[in-house]
Amino acid sequence: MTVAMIGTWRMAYEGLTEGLNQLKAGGHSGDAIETAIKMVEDYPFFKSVGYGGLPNAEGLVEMDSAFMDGDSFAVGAVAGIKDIKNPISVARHLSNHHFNSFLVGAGATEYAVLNGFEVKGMLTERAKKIWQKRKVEIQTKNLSPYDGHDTVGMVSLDAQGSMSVGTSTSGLFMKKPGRTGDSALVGDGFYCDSEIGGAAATGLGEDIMKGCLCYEIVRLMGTGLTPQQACDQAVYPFVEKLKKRYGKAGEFSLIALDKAGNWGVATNVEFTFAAGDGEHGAKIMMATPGEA
Ligand code: SD4
Repeated sequence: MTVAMIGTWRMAYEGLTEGLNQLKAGGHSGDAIETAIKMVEDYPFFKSVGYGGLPNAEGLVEMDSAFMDGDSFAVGAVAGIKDIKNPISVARHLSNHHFNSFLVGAGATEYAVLNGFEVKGMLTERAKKIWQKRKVEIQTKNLSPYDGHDTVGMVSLDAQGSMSVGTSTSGLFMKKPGRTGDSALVGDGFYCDSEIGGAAATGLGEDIMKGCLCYEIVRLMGTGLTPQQACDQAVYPFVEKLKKRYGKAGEFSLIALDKAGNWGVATNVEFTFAAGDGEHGAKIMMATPGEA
């Protein structure tokens, strides 16, 4: 049986390559996701995930992360977690619990500390400088504070046919303390069913969650559509609906993988992503905005 993985943005590539290696060696889809996303969280130059992620309006790095096991539907998530090196590992750990599996703010951080997850100051000098510069620009140049945000989201399929999905982000740059987006919300920023496939999102969470887009993509794949058809049908009509009824649509991109290892992407902005399978290895690709 084939193994496969897909991940959002160029930043997914190295982790995804490592995740694919694990899958090829017979590893579990959840382990591949955790390994891959940890690598993205640990790399200091990705400005929107983990260490080096851009801070909120008060200069603090608050992170959101989630994990879902497509066999059991176990979901774990954290939102607004601070000073923890690998939020994805905390989210996955929480997915083992039936109750209290989505923790926010101080409670999420406390849980991580109590359970032995590594504590680390996540604000780098570089991120602090970008924050300070932006603070001035917001006032002097009248710029939107919220320029800068990305999520790493990945879906994986292992040789046993198990699928998993994970997300991790520092969210919207300059967000208000306590703000969370789609990345921690099941069905919005991620969803996975091993009998069908999985999906993950990146982009403006406030808009992605209005369409429950990841659940919708998986649901559509369940009706027999390919991942590409499901992405197209879930995303582009919804972008048009948002424009018509809400007046505007933020930028967002969705990725999907089905249980046979086929993938699809839909985006309303130029979007890089990485994908690969057991035979071909990981590749970085570019998607351009599509239409309804
Ligand atoms: C959020 N979806 O917090 C995340 C951020 C993101 O591209 O992916 N931006 O809304």
